[in-house]
Amino acid sequence: ITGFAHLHDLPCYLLSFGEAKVVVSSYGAQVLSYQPKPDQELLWLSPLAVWQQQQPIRGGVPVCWPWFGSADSKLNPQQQSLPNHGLVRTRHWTLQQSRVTADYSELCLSVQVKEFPYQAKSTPTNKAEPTKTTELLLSLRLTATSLSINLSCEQSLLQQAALHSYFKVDNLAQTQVNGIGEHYRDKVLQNRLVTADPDLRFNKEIDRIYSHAAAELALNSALHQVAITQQGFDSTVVWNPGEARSATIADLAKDSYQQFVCVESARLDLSSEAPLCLTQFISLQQS
Ligand code: TA6
Repeated sequence: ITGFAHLHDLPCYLLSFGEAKVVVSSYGAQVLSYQPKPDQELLWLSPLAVWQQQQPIRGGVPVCWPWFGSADSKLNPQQQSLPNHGLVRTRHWTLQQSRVTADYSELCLSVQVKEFPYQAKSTPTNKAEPTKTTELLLSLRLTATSLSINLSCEQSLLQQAALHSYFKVDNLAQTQVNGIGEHYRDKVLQNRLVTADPDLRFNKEIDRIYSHAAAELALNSALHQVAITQQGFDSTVVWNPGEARSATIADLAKDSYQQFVCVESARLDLSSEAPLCLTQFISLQQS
């Protein structure tokens, strides 16, 4: 790491390589800023973000784990009231290591999670296994031209995950995500399966899960063109709340929805308990 600072009282690490800079908060291991060049910000952070315990930060790259959205009944058999997008957006993560080489600088943060709603609970007749601790790692590697964000968990367990990246755009009406695919589940239409144009535009509330998305996507806006490459994912989620839904979200200002789109690399499939290794690569193509 090349620096340490406090942003709204939250400890943050500064990673740099040449002109490129990243800021990551230890709260949530949330990347808050990525500038490949001075004053060229690729991520969006809400001016109304809440900077306090138990509230996730709106913007940057929130880490969703071990479930995405509201927990599926398989992950929440006791039907408890659980936070949206998992447990780790509001945890304090610890710096594991950092280093600088001739080609990149990198850092790794970790968090230990003890409780899982879906781990067996002991009852008088059935003594459950002691609860295991699970370690989750977030590794960032910054080169002169790209940022890679890797989320991993070596343990085999039922887990979903997403890197819920908020990308900064200039003019929503002129913004497109290209090459994503044609088939998606539309969360705005009660999860209906829809087939549409593979070039996605933003003229209404968009909340879509593409389960056969391409690994390489292009985000084109009036501001810049960004390449997004994904590995270890089975779905890509694209979200923009649009005007009406945006007005119901307390930490979004009135016109903020015009300034970002979320393109999220996700592992949502619950048929496997394989270890997790999910990566999103971000690089500026043209500004
Ligand atoms: O990824 C899309 C989504 O799940 C939407 O349905 C929307 O609710 C959004 O994430 C934001 O969730 P949050 O818990 O951060 O308010």
